[in-house]
Amino acid sequence: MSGEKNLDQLCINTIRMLAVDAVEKAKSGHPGMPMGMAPAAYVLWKDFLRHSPANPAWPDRDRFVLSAGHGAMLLYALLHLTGYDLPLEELRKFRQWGSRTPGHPEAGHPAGVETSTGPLGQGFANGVGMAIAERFLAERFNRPGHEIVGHHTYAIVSDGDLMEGVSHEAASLAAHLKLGRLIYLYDDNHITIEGKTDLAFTEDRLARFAAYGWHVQQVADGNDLAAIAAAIRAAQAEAERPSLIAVRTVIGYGSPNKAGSSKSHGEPLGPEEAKATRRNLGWPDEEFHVPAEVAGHCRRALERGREIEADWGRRLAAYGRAFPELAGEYRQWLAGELPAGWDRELPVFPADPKGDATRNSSGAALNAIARKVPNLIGGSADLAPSTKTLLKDAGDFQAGSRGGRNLRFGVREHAMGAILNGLALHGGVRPYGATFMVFCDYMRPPMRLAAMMGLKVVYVLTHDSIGVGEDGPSHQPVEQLAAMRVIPGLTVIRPADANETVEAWRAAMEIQGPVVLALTRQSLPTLDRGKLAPAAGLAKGAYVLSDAPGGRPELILIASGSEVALTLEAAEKLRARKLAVRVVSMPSWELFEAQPEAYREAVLPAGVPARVSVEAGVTVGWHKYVGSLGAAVGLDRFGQSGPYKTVFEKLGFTVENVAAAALEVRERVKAHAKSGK
Ligand SMILES: Cc1ncc(C[n+]2csc(CCOP(=O)(O)OP(=O)(O)O)c2C)c(N)n1
Ligand SMILES: [Mg+2]
Repeated sequence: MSGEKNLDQLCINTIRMLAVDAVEKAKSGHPGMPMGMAPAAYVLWKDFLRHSPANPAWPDRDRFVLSAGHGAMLLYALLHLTGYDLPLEELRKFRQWGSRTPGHPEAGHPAGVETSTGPLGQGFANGVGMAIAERFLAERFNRPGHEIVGHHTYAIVSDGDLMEGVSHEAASLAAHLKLGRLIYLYDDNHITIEGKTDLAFTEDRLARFAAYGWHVQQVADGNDLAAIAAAIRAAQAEAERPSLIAVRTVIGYGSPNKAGSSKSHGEPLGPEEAKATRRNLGWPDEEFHVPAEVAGHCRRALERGREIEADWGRRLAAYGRAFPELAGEYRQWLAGELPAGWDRELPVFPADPKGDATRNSSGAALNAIARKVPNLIGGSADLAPSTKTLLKDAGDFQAGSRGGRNLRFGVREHAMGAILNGLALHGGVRPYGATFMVFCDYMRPPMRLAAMMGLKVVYVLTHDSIGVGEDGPSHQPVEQLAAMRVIPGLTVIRPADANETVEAWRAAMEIQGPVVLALTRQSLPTLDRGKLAPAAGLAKGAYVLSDAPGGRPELILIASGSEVALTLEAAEKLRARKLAVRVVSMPSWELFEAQPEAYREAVLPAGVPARVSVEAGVTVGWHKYVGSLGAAVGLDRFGQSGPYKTVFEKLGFTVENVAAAALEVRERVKAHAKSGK
């Protein structure tokens, strides 16, 4: 073996043994995948990946996604060895409380981790979003002789990634969009948790990807560094097709007794086997051993990264001189700043008893914002005519039109959610996605991760209740609002009319984190803001829309979205009976909870226990606001097919029913007071 080859081998074994030792020390984790994929990952990082370990946020870096997040130690070893701010001490604390080496990779934690992975398939689709963002920005900013955007997106994907449905969706779309800068290394090790892939995964993977339109290659020996490098080079040369390189590896490579077996997948090798592996790989007894020549060799990535970045900096400076305005815009986009006057064209809707569906008002608001915010891009899972999310005159993002801002996700909600995450993670763009609310279940996994990562993604979810009508219970969401509200960090907003919808979009643009807009299919009256409080109250999550005389209610009616107008009517009926009624519009629990105690108390005073909530969905959670004496008018059952007005009426969403519930609550509160409790 030549010296260089020896050194390569030493580096690869360092990665393997760091994974073995870290998992051993943590007494949990996944050593097998890093041991098998160490050579491929090493070649990619050493010879191809353009990154700057000293500045993990350098905007034109190649993106690297470890979709098979269970192999986290592979990534941590690479980050440590190539000079990221991840000392060996942190590798010793793998999976421990407060360490920078959590059990599965978490975006930005440590710096250098591009996205949170672990739920298989997500990273695969995140990469597609990153590659879309890269092409969109390249089209917008690059000029002849001035290429400031131009990077690859790489991922390591596993059997599990390829089995999960989301990868099928994302792969299909990636090929359609001709994302040639997408290069995925597939850890083709024939093993998953339960054993050999023969158990459940026997299709011809390469034929499948070829059929999508991917460029596919096979590396027969996962330890053949030259073959891996040649395959990556060929993938880079492929301009139009995304690339899948199946690298035939051996899980747990180096372990005499567990290599090639699922036993090395998800548990420590054990002290004996770890020792045997050391001997087998010719490794010293010292744990977390990094040979000096390995440290020196791998850390050259730091210097190389600085040079790449400096070269890019010079090109950016030249670009700034040639195109100062564009350069300013580029900076602003990357910083996530909204341009001055971005909300200037937002519409104000006059009172109108006939009104409009909030999906329509949303379409108007979205387009008004999009005209001022040119990096707002998004689309729908084949429902744009219904979700009203098409950006007028903004073109489609397609293989031949990279500047288009309408993303055509096709009927692929799950991939849409994960691609939106990839877009947001990449930076430079503000993504939104849309579908019927009932289908948010199809993209719940990426919504959850968006919330975990605090990504700025807007979900436009229309047809938000039994107001869907004729399509029936399969299309009428009842539990989805509640299901989304339980996701920490996700802001759910259900506006009551056209003007609240405009305010909801305003909030969505400013909130740091993912936002759901729950919108109606059916028309709602545009409330008369001359008589009622302004819609700007939406920003606080809940506000007094219409108050009792002197602001001293004996009864509070709380409603969201399409039930607000109905609740206002019920209030009038009760007022006719001399009741002091307050109506609170409550479009967002999360925004309300973020208000100071004094504000919350002013809207829902503790001294007024007579409260009724009205929302066309399951009642779970509303008791927090209506209390033990209050009542939640909702729908703890599935809906039913029929004209929507009939459905609302039959299922209890009538002025009479709400008023009756309120009177009952008032009696209960009175009886309770009398009993002296
Ligand atoms: C969505 C999802 N389902 C299940 C799991 C649990 N899980 C972790 S790894 C894995 C499969 C392992 O097979 P493979 O992806 O081939 O990884 P390898 O064992 O080869 O490293 C499973 C089922 C998960 N992480 N994500
Ligand atoms: Mg596998």
